[in-house]
Amino acid sequence: MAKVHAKPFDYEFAVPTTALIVIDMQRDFIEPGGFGETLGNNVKLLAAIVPTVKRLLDTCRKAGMTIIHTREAHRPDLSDLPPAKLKRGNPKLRIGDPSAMGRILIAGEPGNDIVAGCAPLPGEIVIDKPGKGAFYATALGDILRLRGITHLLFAGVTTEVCVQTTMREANDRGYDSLLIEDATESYFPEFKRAAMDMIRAQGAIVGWTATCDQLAAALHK
Ligand code: C5J
Repeated sequence: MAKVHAKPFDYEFAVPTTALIVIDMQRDFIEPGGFGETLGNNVKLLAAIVPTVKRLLDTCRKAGMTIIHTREAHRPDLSDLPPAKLKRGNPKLRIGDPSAMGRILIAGEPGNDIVAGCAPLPGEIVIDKPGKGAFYATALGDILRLRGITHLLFAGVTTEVCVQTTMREANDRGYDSLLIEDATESYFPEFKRAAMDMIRAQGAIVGWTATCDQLAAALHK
């Protein structure tokens, strides 16, 4: 068993029954001209964590852990896009519109790719998800069950939207989850702080948090 010096108390896990889930490290959220920027956000904040997410991936790869990447992605015919999600907000470009990186948030388009620094390696699992949570309308639950996974490490963007939604879905399904503090980011730093506080409040009501270095120390990597 590995023990991470986490908050609000130590987090224990075994590598064979643990998966790292990296949420939505996509060009559409992280690079100029994508969905994130069309919503009026400063994408530089998110780009800053790419080296740490890469270090986390390398640490977990060296340990032999199951690695899962997610992408927020819709079908080209938009048949999995609820009208409420399409209409929400006042973006310059909506989901499915053409942009400098192809159609916004559409599977297979250049902007929907994971950024080069965090690219999946052959054999790693990539899940396309139409919602904010990675369990909704995907095979994630079945994939974890087939591998006997009981513990989940989380990274990616954005902390209070897709990361926190997926951690809450995982919590209700009985997983013990650890969020890597410096490998997640929000367009709103105060929302990141609040999301981390909410996750670990009341004795880890949703899960634990720790830094990438604290995880590496627990794995001796
Ligand atoms: C958002 C995400 N923020 N991946 N998606 O719309 O958090």
